[in-house]
Amino acid sequence: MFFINNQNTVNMEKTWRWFGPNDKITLDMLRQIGVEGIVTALHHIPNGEVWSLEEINKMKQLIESYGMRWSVVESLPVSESIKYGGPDRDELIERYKESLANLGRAGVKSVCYNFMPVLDWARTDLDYPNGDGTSNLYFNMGEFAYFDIYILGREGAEKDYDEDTLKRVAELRATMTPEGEQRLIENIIVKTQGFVSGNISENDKNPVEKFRDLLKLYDGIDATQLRENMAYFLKAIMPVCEEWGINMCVHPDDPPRPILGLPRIVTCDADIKAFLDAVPNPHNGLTFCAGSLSASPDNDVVELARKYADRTHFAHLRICKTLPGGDFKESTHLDPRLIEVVRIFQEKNPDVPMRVDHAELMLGDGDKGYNAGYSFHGRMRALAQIEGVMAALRASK
Ligand code: DNO
Repeated sequence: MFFINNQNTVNMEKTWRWFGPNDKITLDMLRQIGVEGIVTALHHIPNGEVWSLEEINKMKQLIESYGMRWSVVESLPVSESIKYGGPDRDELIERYKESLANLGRAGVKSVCYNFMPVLDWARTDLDYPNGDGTSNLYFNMGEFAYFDIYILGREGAEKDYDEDTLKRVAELRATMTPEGEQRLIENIIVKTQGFVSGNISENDKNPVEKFRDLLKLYDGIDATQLRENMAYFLKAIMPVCEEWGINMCVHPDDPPRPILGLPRIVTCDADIKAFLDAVPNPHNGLTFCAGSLSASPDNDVVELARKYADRTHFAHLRICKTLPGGDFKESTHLDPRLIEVVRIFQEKNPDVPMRVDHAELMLGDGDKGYNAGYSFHGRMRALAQIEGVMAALRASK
């Protein structure tokens, strides 16, 4: 859908990730800040169950009653068994296809998902001070390795880290407290996972134990096998996508590297090319998350946008700054690379819905109990910044 502003020029659609009626940020608030489209999921339906047409329509009508549309599903979760190739994967794929057909019947046609084993996005710190009273998300490689080696106690984990990281782990070992360990557990596998329909929820009594069991499901699954399983899934669902005009858009892995002994297969140019080539169908596309891709110093995010804008069905506009030792943090939404990414999309694929992501906690956001990375004021400012960028790019044409 093209969005025509009052100067009759075309803009990317301004969307916002909303977590449903329990979200503390309401549709009324979103309407007031100029959001055009909603990105959401049926969070009350457990992973692997069919989304009925009735439930989909209920959500759709609720959103439309506020004058917005349901632009993108984020996510229709892919069950672990489809990812590792369990015995019930065909049954789960059939259910996935039913949900897709029902979305198609309701006219909701962009579906974001990921193919990350066990863990969705990962951060060690959800409240890292920026020095001006605001805070943001941070990934500390030393703390992450500490979690892997000493909290999960994964066999052979040390082998996955370089000497500098192991030195950082040894330093942490000397000063770590039980509270510090608890904080890492919460940040890495609880607070960042449950609300994105992940495997671990806030109510789990022993999240670490549960997490170890989940990791075991991937024993013997390497990147090649995971790629095959992704292609198997995509090939199976493409006929339904064609029939109903559904665009699938996989979210890149965050961070874009193997973690905790798990393979990750949507991390870089070669990976993107591989899954697009494996199933060469225009309905098989990408969520261009500039933030996830920029968390690797090896990725040139502007170049990737240029290359894959036409295979992108959804854009996540945020960007990371990489730091020594494998650390990274969120950068400003006015980072010149992100401005360039917006320019590319405005030129090459202007009807793509976009949302901002992972903005600061600011002006009291921290006390409201919002989901990690999904503040109100921080995201509102980021959206306004991106709107300004779009307006300036238009005006300078
Ligand atoms: C994190 C999000 C991801 C994303 C899923 C899509 O903030 O971008 O959790 O929604 O990976 O399936």
